Amino acid sequence: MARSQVEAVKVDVITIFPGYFSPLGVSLLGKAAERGLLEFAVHDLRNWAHDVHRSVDDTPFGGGPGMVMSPAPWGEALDVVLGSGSPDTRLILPTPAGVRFRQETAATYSRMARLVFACGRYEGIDGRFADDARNRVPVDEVSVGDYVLSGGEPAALVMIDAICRLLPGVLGNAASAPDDSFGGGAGPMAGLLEGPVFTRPRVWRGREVPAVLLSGDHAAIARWRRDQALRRTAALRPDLLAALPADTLDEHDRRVLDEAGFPVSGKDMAH
Ligand code: JET
Repeated sequence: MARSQVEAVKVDVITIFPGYFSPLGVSLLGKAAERGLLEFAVHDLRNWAHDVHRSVDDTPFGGGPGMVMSPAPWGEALDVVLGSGSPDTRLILPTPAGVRFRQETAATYSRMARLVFACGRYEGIDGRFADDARNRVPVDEVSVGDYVLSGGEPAALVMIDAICRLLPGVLGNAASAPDDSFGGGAGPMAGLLEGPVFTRPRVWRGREVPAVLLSGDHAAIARWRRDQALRRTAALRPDLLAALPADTLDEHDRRVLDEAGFPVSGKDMAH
């Protein structure tokens, strides 16, 4: 069951660095929270540490470098944060050893009632925590990219931003989200990188805004934007171009790519 349109999304974060999440109080997401469109709660994992040093980590069984986060504080933290029950909730564990976070992932999460981010540090969280948590809530181990961070906190911030900007009412301009790069499966730019954008002044440091954008010819503008997107995608993200469904590129598209030095295999490439 998806979240009802009127209910705010609840985002919980469990971390040993609650201060890391002060950005959630500013900018777009801070305003959205102020307006009641979403609700953030950041929990200090050390609240559930028991020894005098409030420790949350220990040496790894089997040897190896670094420290591993102990399961007990995590288990108790999740028990308290989830409470007696929380339908339509996902537990998200940021980790380099996870499935990739994508725009579609953000869209899926933006339709949930509640998201709980558990931010690991050191060499990671004891593996039994995720297994135990799965008895209560669906658990996703998610990576924001193929690099190693010092903790899950920056990855959680990235995901929270990408998710929450999709919530109804968060963006001032409701049309902004669907047209972005990776704006989704629908629009004409689906699967392509966005090209450059321009605003006033018309001439800046001798550089003119492309004339077509001042022409008022909306079809020509759309065509120009698509050409820019195709060239940019071919140059910077050929993997995206290769992943486009075959029928996504028409004859004009193929000519643009061919002229840019990125011939598209398959159909009739005669000039
Ligand atoms: C990350 C996320 O580095 C990333 O996340 C932080 C991190 C680093 C090392 C271990 C770790 O473990 C978490 C865990 O979850 C079950 O054990 C988390 C890079 N791309 N995306």
